[in-house]
Amino acid sequence: MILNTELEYKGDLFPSNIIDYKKDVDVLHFKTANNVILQLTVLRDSVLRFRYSTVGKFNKDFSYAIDEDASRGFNHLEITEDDEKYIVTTAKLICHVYKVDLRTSILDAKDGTIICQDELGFHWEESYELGGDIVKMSKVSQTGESYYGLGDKPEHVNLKGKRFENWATDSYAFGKNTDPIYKAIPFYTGLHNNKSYGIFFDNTFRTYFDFCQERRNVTSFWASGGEMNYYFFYGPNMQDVVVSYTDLTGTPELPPLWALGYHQCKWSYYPESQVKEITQKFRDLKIPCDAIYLDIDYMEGFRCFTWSKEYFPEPKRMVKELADDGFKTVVIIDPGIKIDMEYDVFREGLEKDYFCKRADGPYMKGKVWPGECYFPDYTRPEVREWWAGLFKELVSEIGVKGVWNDMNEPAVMDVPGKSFPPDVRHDYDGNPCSHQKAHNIYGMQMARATYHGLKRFNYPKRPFVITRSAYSGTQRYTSTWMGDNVATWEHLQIANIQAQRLALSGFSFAGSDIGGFAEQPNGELYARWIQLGVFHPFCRTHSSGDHGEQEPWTFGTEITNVVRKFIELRYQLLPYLYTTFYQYHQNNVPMLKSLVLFDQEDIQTHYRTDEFIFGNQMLACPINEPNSKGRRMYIPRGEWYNYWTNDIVSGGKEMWVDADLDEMPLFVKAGAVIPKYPVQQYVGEKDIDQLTLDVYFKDGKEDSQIFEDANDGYDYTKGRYSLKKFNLAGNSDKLIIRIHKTGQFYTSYDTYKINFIGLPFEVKSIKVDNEYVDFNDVQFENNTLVVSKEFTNLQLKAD
Ligand code: MIG
Repeated sequence: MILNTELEYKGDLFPSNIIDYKKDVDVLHFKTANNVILQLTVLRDSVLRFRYSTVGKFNKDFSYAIDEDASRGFNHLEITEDDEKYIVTTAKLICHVYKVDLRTSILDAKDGTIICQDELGFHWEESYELGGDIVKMSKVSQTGESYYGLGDKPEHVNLKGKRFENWATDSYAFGKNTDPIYKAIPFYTGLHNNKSYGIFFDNTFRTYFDFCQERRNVTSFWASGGEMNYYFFYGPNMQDVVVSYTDLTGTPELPPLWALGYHQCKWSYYPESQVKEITQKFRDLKIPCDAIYLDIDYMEGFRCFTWSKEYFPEPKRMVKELADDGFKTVVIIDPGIKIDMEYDVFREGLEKDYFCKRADGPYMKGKVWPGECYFPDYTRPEVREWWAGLFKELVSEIGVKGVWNDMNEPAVMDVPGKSFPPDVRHDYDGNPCSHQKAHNIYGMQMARATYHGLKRFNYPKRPFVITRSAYSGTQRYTSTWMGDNVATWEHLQIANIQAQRLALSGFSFAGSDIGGFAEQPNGELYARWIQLGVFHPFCRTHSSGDHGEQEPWTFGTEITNVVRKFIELRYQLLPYLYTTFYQYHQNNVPMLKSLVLFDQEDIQTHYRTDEFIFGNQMLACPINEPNSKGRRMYIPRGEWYNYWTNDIVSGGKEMWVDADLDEMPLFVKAGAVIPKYPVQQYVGEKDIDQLTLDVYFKDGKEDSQIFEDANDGYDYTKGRYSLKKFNLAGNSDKLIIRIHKTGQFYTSYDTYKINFIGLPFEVKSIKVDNEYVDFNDVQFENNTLVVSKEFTNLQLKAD
């Protein structure tokens, strides 16, 4: 082992030997002779926090990322030492802290394998220019290690061999290698030897990650200021790592179900007559749609919280008429407030001193859509409160159901860096700082304030917010989209990667601008993108409007029919998607799973990019190329049914899958019970009088869940929900389904219609709750039956 103290490494400084150690319940303090402190907190058996100071004391501990409801507590904690090191042992981990230089190693408590090991470990460089330290960490990359996560990076799913930067940036027409882009989510997972861990570097300054790019066996991360402050999560399953990170940084409330429907957007639909034309066309063509968006042109001169008198003379009436037709209205709100003494929002912000200022006192003045603007300091609680209050009229009076926060990186036009300069001051919730520290959380705090406003004025209904910029934890308040992509085949693939990556980074409620924002897709690209988009938690077509139209009917009847078919499929799958959302909300489980997250043990999955699991039991894979009749794809291990043909295939191999323009490769896991609604033109159009369950036979066992509630409102938080667990067990002459129910919500329907798919035997007898039933009583025909939703045990047998 080389000692760091023996290294001459650029201008870097290193901790020296430990001279003091103390334990304070779950916090361990290690102090070195050169005044470095490592504060190691044991949050859970598998979650450790490492915090370093180079000056012998810590600043106030404050983070926007951490959820106040994050789990804490462990089963076991033991600290011992030998000549070389301190040894911290929990039920899951062993952490060594070396006495000579403060380096750490983390091992699996069960078998002693090394999971994550400091290379140089913590070191730093004093930055005269920036003030404070550039804090750095380097880790040994283990043999065969792969890396995932990091938010919205458009790169390959596996990050190995690449370097990234986190600095929220307005990135019009970004590409595969553009970095950084809109979001800063400094969380990644590592995987080697079938063991996965995660690291969340909770530092809001400009952060960097290098995954074996600079040096082949080293992964490092650093920041241009702030503390070396990171959380370590151990799996060994990657899904558990993601779950732990998501538990720490939080999940959203359930969205209103309509927010999981299809949304239509464009920059911009105006005037009112055009909005109506579009919504009418959806209804005429019977293409389901739940939300219509108003981009910046609905405002009077781009002044937030105003309406253009010319284009939208009576917003309240219009919003109501749209609502009567099943459309929720979502409006854009940007952070820039136009400098205009006649504009009350500006005047109030000015009078109350709510706008950001430069270091020496002038306002932070920047040009955005409205012209010269000032920008609220959303990092001040009082400003967030004010901002939330501004939604009163929009929501309570006019009836807007959702708000879209754009430009919140924050974006500024025609200036170097496309954002605020570094000297701008922020309150940072009572920890005053410069923009260098607040930049990456500015958009998050804006979305947070917006969310609170919507929640207040929409109560008892649930709010819907969408943001462009985000930092870790932003998922608690809002959904997100990937920003200004381009109408190309490569971007379809990028959208797929980004949605998977965001889900793996705790932010599941995300989707791309379907069809591409910049430029114009042709019909084929649009149809293929819709096919992908309906499997993303957020599903919206959006375009810049510069190149003509981008609606489901823009590209002729054939394309319209394909688009309708897939949007209808999304509406049928709403109860499945909603259950998936519930599992995310409740159990922190990502809604989309890259194959590596689904089956890390199978090394084939480590570099797969296109295929992903939608929820827990559906496998989707978009067609990424023109003129395709299908594609080769990897089917993960296990048995899968082709959704369109019901043919069963065994996974663990790559294969060709047919998919003409009106199909996309889609599979259902054997044993799954998939709930389905009838097609509706919008959520709530129909009373659901029967729930369809597609049951995919499996020789073996499989568990499924169905979550239901009122689809809006907060009754579910008071126990008025229904969570059903289906345990399926099948063999060559029998299929048994047991249901276990919790919660107290009474669904609108009384019966299930159950379709049995792939039954290997002819059904000769049916038992419901241990009583034989007459085939006629359950309308048994072609492996379909109708049964009371109250059943707890259903058996089909070959004799
Ligand atoms: O400078 O509001 O990403 O979705 O349509 C462009 C106009 C500002 C960028 C967003 C895009 C939106 C557009 N906005």
